[in-house]
Amino acid sequence: MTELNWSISFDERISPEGMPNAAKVDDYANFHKKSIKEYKEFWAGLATELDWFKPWDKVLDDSNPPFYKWFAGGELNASYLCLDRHVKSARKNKVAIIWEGEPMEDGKPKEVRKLTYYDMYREVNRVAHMLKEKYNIKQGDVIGIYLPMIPELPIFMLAASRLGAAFCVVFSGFSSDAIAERMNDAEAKIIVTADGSWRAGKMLDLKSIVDQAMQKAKTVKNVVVVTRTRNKVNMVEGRDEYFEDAMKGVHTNAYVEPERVKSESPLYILYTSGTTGKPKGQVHDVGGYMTLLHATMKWVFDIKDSDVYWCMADIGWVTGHSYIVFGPLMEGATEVMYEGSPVFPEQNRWASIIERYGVSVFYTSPTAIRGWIKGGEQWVKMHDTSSVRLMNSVGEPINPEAFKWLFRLVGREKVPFGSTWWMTETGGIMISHVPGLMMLPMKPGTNGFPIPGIDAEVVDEKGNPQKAGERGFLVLKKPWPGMPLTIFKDPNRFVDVYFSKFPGQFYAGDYAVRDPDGYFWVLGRADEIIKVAGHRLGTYELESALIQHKAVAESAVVGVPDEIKGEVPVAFVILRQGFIPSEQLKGELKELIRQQVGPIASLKDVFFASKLPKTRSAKIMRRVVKAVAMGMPPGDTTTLDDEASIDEIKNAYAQLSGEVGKK
Ligand code: 6R9
Repeated sequence: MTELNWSISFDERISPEGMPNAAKVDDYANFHKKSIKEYKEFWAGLATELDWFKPWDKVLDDSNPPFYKWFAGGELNASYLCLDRHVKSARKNKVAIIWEGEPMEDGKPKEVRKLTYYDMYREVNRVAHMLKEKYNIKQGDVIGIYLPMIPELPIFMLAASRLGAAFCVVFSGFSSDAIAERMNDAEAKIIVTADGSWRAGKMLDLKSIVDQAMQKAKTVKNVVVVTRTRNKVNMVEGRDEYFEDAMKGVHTNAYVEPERVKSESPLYILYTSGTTGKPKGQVHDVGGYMTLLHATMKWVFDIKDSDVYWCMADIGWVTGHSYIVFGPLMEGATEVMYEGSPVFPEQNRWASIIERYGVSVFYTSPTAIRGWIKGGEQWVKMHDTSSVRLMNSVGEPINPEAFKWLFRLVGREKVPFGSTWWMTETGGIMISHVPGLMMLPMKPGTNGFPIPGIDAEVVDEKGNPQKAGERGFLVLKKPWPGMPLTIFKDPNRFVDVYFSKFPGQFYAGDYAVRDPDGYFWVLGRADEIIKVAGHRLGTYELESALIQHKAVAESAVVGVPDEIKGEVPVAFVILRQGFIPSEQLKGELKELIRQQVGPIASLKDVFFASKLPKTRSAKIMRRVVKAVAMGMPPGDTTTLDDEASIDEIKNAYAQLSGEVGKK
């Protein structure tokens, strides 16, 4: 029934007794029902808790669906919400970010920076001033950011938003081609990078990757280089400048008036990849997005002034945008930001961070937990992690074993622990426990219920609600604050991809099931997106990289289960005439993927075939390819979207598995 590699139990419940806000499912269901019936009023109530320069004229402008405008006509500024507001309050000198660099010395982290809200405010103002005066950045512009996990990353994001300019962050594990493609599409004017970054003891030379990208990035005129590793880099005269040099003339007390931006104007563009076509630039707004983050920081993380919050994600992905930068800073939280690998130099690094800073709210991922399980629990037991009072996971379905392990070792079998379902597209958390509001019984592996104001459903092929216990497609039935404004420069695609399968409803692309108690369990993607260690990759990107090799005529990439990373990609390749399969060629293709997409996309295996199974409309039968890759039979039912008959599937399977020698 499921797409999972493990079985789940709808009946295993962990009572919320003793947890704050313990409640019953019915209490929540009633509250939730009301919130979605009056969803506009409901969200408007939350939005009033933000500081607006000008109130909105209309809660929701729905005159042109699915291009919704939340809090239309309202004016605000995200950097003002994250900084100025706190600086005017008792939080002025409260620590905003405790940053820890990866390198260690004498058993201690070599570099720790603590930045207060006032420090952040001053630095963001200075950087905004520099961007404005030196590079003429203003509302309507886009700046590109390719930075590692250092405080300058949120600082540049906030500085851009202070000016009303949008930013586009590219994850520092992506390749030069991926950068160039995104910068060109976003029409970025400048790009900010670093001289290097530390990850698992290795120095990653980001600047030379940007140098390569600059050969193809047409709109980017300047490169700003932040010093991190003191790696010697090549600086192009007139084009590149060190951040320190760019800041030289800026007064220590520079102030830039936060731009009064419209609620419905873009805050950022973040690219996601899918099955077909180039990566999609998801454009997020200011007013709706910030409202959703405010609500979820309260409900899902129950954030308090006394908390030390740590989200382990990388800011290059949406989780970091929402739950390292804008969410926690808007709430005035103290948060930990860590540069490198959570298991460097030893397995206990992450647990030592929890102990040393007394982390109380912890946001992690299934891949990370599975890695720690493999490392052994003695590494966790070396540390006192009892400061943790609430935990969440994100990025992929969580297997019950991983849930139970962390719940026992760090959660002491008594703290709220949930798996928050959401996507780049949704802007923030959509389906989750809400311990800050009401804590329902937990079930290992579930996502819980849609948060208040979110109308989610599991539907069958025709869009009708699916029966309890039956797998279907996950949809969001009403607009929500935080939804994308559009796909950048491609509104038709926005409609096609998300709002055409079930007209008027947002199609998430995930399989899900609701259990008899009404809990949602997201099972995995229904399309060809693969999540490698929680990182979202499109098969299309990998396939178009492979095809650039002179030996490759055609390819199909599928995700196969992996014990730690959840999924990893494998490729099936058809060679051009005159080329023969070899180990060397396999190696070349693997290297090509690392170069073109990035190391996160590393292929686990490459299989050579003479033909790929296709449907009548020439679509690759991915289910068959995947079954072969896994060495499992394709099953004897046709899936919801297969055009092929069972016999055709079986024949295609027999041929392909025979050829690649897997059965
Ligand atoms: C936030 C993020 C989105 C896809 C999504 C789904 C998977 C994320 C999940 C989860 C089950 C969870 N996903 N969280 N599946 N349980 N708690 O990851 O965004 O990178 O856009 O990926 O990730 O498949 O559709 P993004």
